[in-house]
Amino acid sequence: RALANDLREAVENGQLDLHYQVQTSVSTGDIRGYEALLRWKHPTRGNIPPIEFIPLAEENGLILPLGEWVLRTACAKAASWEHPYKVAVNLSPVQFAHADLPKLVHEILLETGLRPNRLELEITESTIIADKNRTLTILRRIKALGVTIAIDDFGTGYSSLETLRAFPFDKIKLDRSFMSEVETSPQAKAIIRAVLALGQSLHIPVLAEGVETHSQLSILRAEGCNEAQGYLLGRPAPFGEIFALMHGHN
Ligand code: G
Ligand code: G
Ligand code: MN
Ligand code: NA
Repeated sequence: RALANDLREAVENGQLDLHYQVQTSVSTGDIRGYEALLRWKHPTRGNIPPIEFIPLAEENGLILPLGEWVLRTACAKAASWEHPYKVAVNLSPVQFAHADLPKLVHEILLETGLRPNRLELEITESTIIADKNRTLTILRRIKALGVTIAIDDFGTGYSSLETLRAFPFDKIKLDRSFMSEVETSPQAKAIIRAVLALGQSLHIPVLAEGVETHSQLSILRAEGCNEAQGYLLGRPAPFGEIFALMHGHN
């Protein structure tokens, strides 16, 4: 059986789930938000990682209902938290190309009662490259709702600097590849420094992804990084676990 067929049923049969990974302030350690990460528990094959099924869903258009489910679920869950943390949701380039995204976002915010400034949408450079003008128009309409936009996996694409000039980002998410080499590669450390300086000059906060050790976090603190995300701060976990931790029921 083709995985694509199974995926079609997965959306209907409740095999999809969202895990949440904490994002914290580097200077205070305070929680700032949670990134929602999609999980698929296949009935026979077990857990299938998003890097395997998201490209598939993008090819056959399933990413549209799937992405809508992710957005609706993440917003509804976040609305139930007693703390006003942000929830960050990843968007596929296909969602920009084929759906009336600003309308969908607006409807879901009204439906779930989540305050717009608590939703952050993460996009990658591939979204921008697909159709620059269209993407810009859509992003402006989404931002007009009060929702914030983060550029994800920053530093791995080809037009990062032009992208920062032309697009109204509220956060830069520095790709985790730089973090994994910060202690061994002077080049990686120099790049992190440069991106932090860029963020400061442009007044865009920077979040470092893939923080796994205390020494990496110390470096980020010394360099003035705003936020951090990674296994050190917390692994992606099911909503129930996050909710219990957050409300002290653990
Ligand atoms: O934990 P991790 O394996 O979740 O995620 C792998 C990749 O899948 C990341 O690049 C992440 O951005 C992407 N991803 C995770 N959840 C979603 C989602 O809901 N929608 C989209 N489009 N991408 C996602
Ligand atoms: O591409 P995006 O940033 O949306 O996806 C985040 C991805 O990074 C997810 O696959 C998530 O599970 C993974 N991730 C989160 N924290 C860490 C970390 O500290 N180390 C590694 N290697 N991966 C991480
Ligand atoms: Mn992301
Ligand atoms: Na990323």
